[in-house]
Amino acid sequence: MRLLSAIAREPLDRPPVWFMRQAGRYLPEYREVRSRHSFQDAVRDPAIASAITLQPWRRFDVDAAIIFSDIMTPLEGLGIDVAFTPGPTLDPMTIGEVAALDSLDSGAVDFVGEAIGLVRNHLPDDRAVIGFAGAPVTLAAYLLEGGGSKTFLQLRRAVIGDPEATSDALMSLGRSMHTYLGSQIAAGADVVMLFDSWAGMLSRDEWERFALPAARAALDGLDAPTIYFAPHGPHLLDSVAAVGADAYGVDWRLPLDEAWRRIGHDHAIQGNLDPAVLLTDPATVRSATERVLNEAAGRPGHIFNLGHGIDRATPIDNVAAMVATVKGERP
Ligand code: 1CP
Repeated sequence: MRLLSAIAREPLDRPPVWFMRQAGRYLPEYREVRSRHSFQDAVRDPAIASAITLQPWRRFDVDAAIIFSDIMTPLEGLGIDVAFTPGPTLDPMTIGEVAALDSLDSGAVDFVGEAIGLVRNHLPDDRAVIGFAGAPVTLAAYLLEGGGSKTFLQLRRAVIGDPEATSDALMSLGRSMHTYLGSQIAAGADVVMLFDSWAGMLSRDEWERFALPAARAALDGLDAPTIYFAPHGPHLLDSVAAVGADAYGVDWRLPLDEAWRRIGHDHAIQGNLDPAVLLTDPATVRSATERVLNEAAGRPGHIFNLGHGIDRATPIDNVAAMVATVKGERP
């Protein structure tokens, strides 16, 4: 499996390529399914979720399929009601309430494992199925705020004003996500990824004290290779390898070679084309993709990806040009 070989830093003729949010609204076939089913219904029905998961592989022949679900989905198994409008919305919780949550009953979200099994059965053996979870800090950011935010002030307030309850809450979410990721591996996920989308909101000291131990609790001892991704976090790169993952995602803010040096060449790296590049034209996409490949310089351990999720206004031809360039196909 090309993705597993890259994570193990084996030499390859080209890096594996997949991209975050590869199943989404920029794809007409995704919009077609979503015109008939709500996001939640699609996620909860293994036949629909697995069909959506496979859409980008069918269209672009990418090297991995990430399961169609959301970081907030397993919270159902903790008794939390989340609506998608389209981002997650819920009744805001206090940090004490988050700390008092039970541990995850992964049986309550076994539709995710069923979808993973269906995807694994459909994909060729050399393509990877990626399972995922939200990292504790990122889940807490949504739980305390009741949804998305530009500042996530409630999380930052909790870290400063309520450090003990915050640690308890994050460690408890970390243990639940460990259970959840383990259930995805048991169901057939070849790799699991932990999305810490809002960890970059914390200072480096706060990240080390709060985010790091909780992310470690989520990943420690899992029976599959792991990827940790904290976008908006160049200030975290020197410390990030303490998470103990096998590979690290990086956003577009630093050149790939500089980010890799700061994380350490003894880890695989995933990234980092700016998704805004995909809003331009195929020629610009090809040269920007070449630039990322040149920064990786053929060093074993590069997984080609975007620096964050694909935008819904992305033209499909630009995505095809990116994938073809990584595969060394000339226009
Ligand atoms: O059809 C729709 O409009 C729903 C939009 C949508 C989709 C397609 C949401 C709501 N979630 C998803 C799927 C999803 N989410 C996937 C699987 C598909 C794939 O990658 O191909 C994954 C891995 C996620 C992970 C996710 N959800 C993250 C982490 C990655 C990141 O972007 O940093 C985050 C932060 C979320 C929260 C979320 N869910 C949905 C939205 C619109 C958001 C962002 C909300 C916000 O912060 O304002």
